[in-house]
Amino acid sequence: MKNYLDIAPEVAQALAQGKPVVALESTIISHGMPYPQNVEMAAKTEQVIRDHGAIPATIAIMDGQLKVGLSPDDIEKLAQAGLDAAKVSRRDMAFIVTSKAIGATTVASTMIIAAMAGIKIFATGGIGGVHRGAAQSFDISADLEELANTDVAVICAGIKSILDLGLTLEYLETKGVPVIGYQTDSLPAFYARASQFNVDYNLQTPADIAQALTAKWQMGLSGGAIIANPVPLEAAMPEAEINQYIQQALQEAAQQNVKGKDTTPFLLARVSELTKGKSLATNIALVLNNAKLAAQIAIAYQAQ
Ligand code: PSU
Ligand code: MN
Repeated sequence: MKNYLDIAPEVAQALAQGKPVVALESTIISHGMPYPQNVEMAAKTEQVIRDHGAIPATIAIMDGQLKVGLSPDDIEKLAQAGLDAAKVSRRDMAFIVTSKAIGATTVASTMIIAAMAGIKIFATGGIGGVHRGAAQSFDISADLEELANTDVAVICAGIKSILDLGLTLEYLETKGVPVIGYQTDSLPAFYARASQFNVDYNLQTPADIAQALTAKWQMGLSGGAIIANPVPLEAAMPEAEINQYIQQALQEAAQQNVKGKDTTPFLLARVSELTKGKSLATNIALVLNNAKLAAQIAIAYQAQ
């Protein structure tokens, strides 16, 4: 039986030797940021993980394979493809494999492929969630369902306020997904370090987080966890400023009837344009910050 999995030799060796590995998604590259900042961000993120003692594994679908660990050429290809790459969630995986198209993996599909490869720790910028107005649109990211089911911890900068933070937390509670704050009681809101919502648990060290994850999975409590890491202070954006642009982007999305999987990329790109790239710089800074914490957690997890 084919397993469709193509694990890069360096990643396979690290996994076989019990070394820390951090998974990275690729939709953030193709659909989350413009070229060439996206390819620079991807390379820097991998470097930060190496600098902190772990092995990076960027994940995408290419040449009919679920690829775990991309070459610089692969990343360049994806970054240049941009919105022409397929945005792949759970429902799309089989079709992008069989058509041999270039597939950028979201948090959901990256979690699935990471779990297949045996990687437990995954760093990204922001996750999908319950969209504002979801009572009408029904737009709830498949990321949340994956967090409910798949044993991978996702290190992110909290929940972006293009989403409904309160409803996202309610959904996660229902599905039994813990939201851990790294050295924070307040749920980080991506561009901002805090929000009006609280995390479930405030843990102080990567070792504390690794211990909790180990206990959860050893007890057979399946599913993921969110580790919410506030954006570094010097890169954070004033909340009032960013909220005004988010509001405008949301209005434009409604006017232009943007729907389904196009919604998140549209909002990300519009907010970046409206802030004249300021939000992009914040986005890159927080991804690098998450990569560092993810490497530290991966190391602590392997040491359990
Ligand atoms: N949020 C961000 N940046 C991103 C994404 C979300 O701040 O790049 C991407 C991730 O790949 C996430 C996906 O998994 O968008 C969610 O898309 P949707 O809302 O269509 O499920
Ligand atoms: Mn959606």
